[in-house]
Amino acid sequence: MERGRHWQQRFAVEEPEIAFRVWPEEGDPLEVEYLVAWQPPEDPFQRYPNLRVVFSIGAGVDQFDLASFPGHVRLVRMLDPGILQGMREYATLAVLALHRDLPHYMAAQREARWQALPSLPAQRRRVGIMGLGNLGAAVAETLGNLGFMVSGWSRSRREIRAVECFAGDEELGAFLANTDILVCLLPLTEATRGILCRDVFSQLSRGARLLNIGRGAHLNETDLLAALDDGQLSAAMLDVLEKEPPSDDHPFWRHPRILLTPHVAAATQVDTGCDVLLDNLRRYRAGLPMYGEVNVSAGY
Ligand code: NDP
Ligand code: OXD
Repeated sequence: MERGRHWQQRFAVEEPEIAFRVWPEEGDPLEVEYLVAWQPPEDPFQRYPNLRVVFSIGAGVDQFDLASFPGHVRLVRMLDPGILQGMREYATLAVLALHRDLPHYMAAQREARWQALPSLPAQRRRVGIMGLGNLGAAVAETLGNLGFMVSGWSRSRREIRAVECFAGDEELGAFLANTDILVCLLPLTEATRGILCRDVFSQLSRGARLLNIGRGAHLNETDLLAALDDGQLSAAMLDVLEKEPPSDDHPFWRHPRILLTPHVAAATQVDTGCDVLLDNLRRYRAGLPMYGEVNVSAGY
C-alpha cells in the first residue's frame, strides 16, 4: 500500500494523463487498462474487460494463471535494477555461507562445539547456476569476480564471459556433474516445478550444497531431507518455500544443515521500480516494445 501511494504521487506529477488508482479504490472497472499487481484479484479479465497490460510487481510471474490470459493482454515482469542489486548481494552472501560452511558453524555454536572444517579457496569450488536470465547472468558475473569457477544452465544457449554455459535437458547431466554448489534462479513453470529433486541431487558431487532463490515449488522438500540425511548434500540455504511461511512444525526450521530466510533475496525498490513502470508504460503508449515482456506460452 505504501508503495502504491508513492507510485500514485509520482504518476500524478510525471504522467498526469494516467489516473493511478490504488486498490481497493479502483473506480470504474471499465476504465482500467493497466493492472500493476503482485497477486492479481480474482478473475481479473472479467473484472476489467478493457485490460491491456498486466505488470507484475515482482520479477516472477508464476503467481498469475497464465492459461487464463486472453491473447490480446500483455504481461510484463519487473526488471528493476534494485532487484538485480539485491540478488547480487544475497547470492554472494549465501554462496559464501555455503562455501565457508556457515550452517555447520552455526549448529556447532548452538552446541558449544569448537570444530573447524577444512576449507577450500573459491578457485577450487564449482558453482552451477540454473537459470542464466536477467538475474542468473548477473549472479554468475558477481560470483566469478569472487574467484569461483562458475557454470550455468539455461533453456537456450547463452554466452557469458568466464562462465561455462550448458543448455537444454540433454546437457543438464554434464552441468550437474560439474557442480559443488547448485544455485536455482529459474522461473517457476510446468517444466521447472520440482526440478530440485533426488535425481538432480544424485548427479552433483558428493556433499554438494544447494541454494534455492527461485521459487519454493522448484524444490522437492522430502528429497532434500533425504539427501541431507544420506550425505549426498551437506547443506542448503533456502530463501523460498512451497508454503510461505512454513508451518510451526516444519522440519526445515530447526534442521542443523538448513539456513532459511523469509523470501528476502531481492525485492522491487520503490523508486527504481516506479522508474521501470513509467518507462514501460510510455513505451507501450508509443508503440515500442516493453522491457521484460513475458512469453505467456513459455511461462516466463
Ligand atoms: P529470466 O526470465 O530473465 O531468466 C530465466 C532463466 O531460466 C533463463 O536463462 C531461461 O532460459 C532459464 N529457464 C527457463 N526455463 C528453463 C528450463 N525449462 N530449462 C532450463 N532453463 C530454463 O528470469 P530472472 O532471471 O529475471 O528471474 C528468475 C527467477 O528468480 C524469477 O522467475 C523468480 O522466480 C526468482 N526471483 C526470486 C526472488 C527472491 O527474492 N527470492 C526475487 C526475484 C526473482 P533461456 O535463457 O533460454 O530463456
Ligand atoms: C520476485 C520476488 O519475483 O520477489 O520479484 O520473488
